[in-house]
Amino acid sequence: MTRRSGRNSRRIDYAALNESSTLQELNVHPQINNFKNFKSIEPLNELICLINNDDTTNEYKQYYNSNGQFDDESLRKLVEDTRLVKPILIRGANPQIKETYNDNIKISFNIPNNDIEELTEKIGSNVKVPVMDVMTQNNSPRWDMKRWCEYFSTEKDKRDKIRNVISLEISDTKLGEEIKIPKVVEELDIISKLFENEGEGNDENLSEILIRNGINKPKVQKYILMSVEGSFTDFHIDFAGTSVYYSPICGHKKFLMIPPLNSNLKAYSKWCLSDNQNKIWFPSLIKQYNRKEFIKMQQDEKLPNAYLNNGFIVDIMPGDLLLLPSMWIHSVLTVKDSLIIGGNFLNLLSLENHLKAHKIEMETRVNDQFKFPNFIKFIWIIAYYLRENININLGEDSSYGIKCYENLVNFLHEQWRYVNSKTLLKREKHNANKIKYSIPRDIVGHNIEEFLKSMDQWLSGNSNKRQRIT
Ligand SMILES: O=C(O)CCC(=O)C(=O)O
Repeated sequence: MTRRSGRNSRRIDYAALNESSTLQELNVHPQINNFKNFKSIEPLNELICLINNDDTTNEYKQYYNSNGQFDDESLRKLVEDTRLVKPILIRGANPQIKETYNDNIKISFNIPNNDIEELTEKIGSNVKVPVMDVMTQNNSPRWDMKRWCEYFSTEKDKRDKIRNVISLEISDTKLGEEIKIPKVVEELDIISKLFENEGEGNDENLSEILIRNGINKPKVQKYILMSVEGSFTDFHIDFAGTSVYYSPICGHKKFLMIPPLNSNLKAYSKWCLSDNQNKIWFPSLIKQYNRKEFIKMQQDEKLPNAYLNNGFIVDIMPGDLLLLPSMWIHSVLTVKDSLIIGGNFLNLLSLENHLKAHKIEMETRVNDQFKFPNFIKFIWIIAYYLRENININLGEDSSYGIKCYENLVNFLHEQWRYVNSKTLLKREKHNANKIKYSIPRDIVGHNIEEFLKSMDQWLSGNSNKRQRIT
C-alpha cells in the first residue's frame, strides 16, 4: 500500500527543461519557488489551533487541566469542540526530543528519538523501501533500508538526486512495536474500534468475526517519513480523506495547507486530471476570495470558520505533533533533512469527507495502490458496527451528528443502486462489479435489501434489534 495522493503523476519533460536549465537546477522541483513565494494572508494563530510554550497569551488555556497541563483530555476536548476541521499543532509535544519538549504538554504517545542508523536497525536493513524521485514524484524500485541509510547519510552535495520516502509503513517492525500513536488518535480511529477487544469475553466479537473472514486491520497507522533537504511533495489529499498525525524526530518541514472548500476540491480534481500537473502551481487554480465573499459563503454554505482562508504555510519542527484534518489539500517542502513518524486514520467526525474523498478518487481515477485498503468493504462494516452499537433513539454518540449517519446510509443505498443499475457503460460495469464483491456479506448478511432496510430503520430510530458487540 503506497501512501499519499493517488496523483496520476505526469513525468517532467526533461528535454524541455534542459533548454533553459543547468544540471543543478534539474534537481530542484519546479514548484519550489512558487512554494517559497506563497504568502499567507492571516496570522498563523488564527488559522490553526496552536498549542505552544507561550501559556500567558494562549487562547487555548481553557483546555489545560488544573495542574496547568495540556493532556489527552485537553486534546480530546479540543478535537470535539473544533470537530477536527481545523489543523491542530502542538509544539514541543514529544518528551523524547529534549531540546524542544514543553513539560506542560502531557500527550500519551511514544516516538523514540533515533537517528537514521538506529532506525535502520529497528526497521531491518533488508526491508524494501518505496523511494520517491522528487522530480517525477514517482517511486523508484530496488531500494532497501541499508541503501537508503547510506543515501540519507551522504553529504548533501554528493547525493545524486533528491529522494524522499513518505510511504514506508512500519507496524510490523521492531520500530513499529515501540511506537505508540497518540492516544486521542487511537480513540478517534474508527477502524481501531472495529478491531477492539479481540480475544476478550466468551462470545465471538466483531474483531474475531472479521479476522475469521480474512478481513485484517489495514496497516496505515505507522509510517516513517525520511526526507532529504530540498524534497518536495506536491499537492494532494490523503487517501480516502483520512486525517493525519505527523511528528518529526529531527529536521524542518513546511506545510502549505489549503482548506477543502468545494471550489478548491473542484479545482483539485481538474488539476489531478491535467496532463501538465507537474508544471502547474495548484494554488494558481483556486479562486481567491476576499473577506466579504467568505462571510457570504459561510452564511450560505454553513462552512466552518477554519475553511475561510486561501491557504497558509506552517513550519513543523522536531517534537511537534500536527493533526491535519480530513481533506485539506497540502504540499510539503523539506527545509532540512528530516525523520518523521506519522499515520492516517478514518474517523466518524470526518465520515462525510471520507465518502466525498472516495468520489473524488473515483473521478480522478486513482490507482488502487494509492487508496485506503478495502475502503468500500470497511464502509459497509462501519455501518453494521454503528447499527449494532449505537441507539439513535437514546442520542448515543450524537456528537457525530445524525447527518453523518444519514450520509453513510445514503452512500450505501447509492452503491447498491449502482451495482444493480442496468444502464452502465463497460468501465462502469467493472466498477459496479468491484463494489458488488466488496460488500462483506458474511458480516452484513446475504440479503442486502434487508440489511439496507434495517439501516433505514436504525436511522429513523425504529430499530428494536440491538446487540452490543463491544
Ligand atoms: O513530508 C512530506 O514530504 C509529505 C507528508 C504528507 O504530505 C503527508 O503526510 O500527508
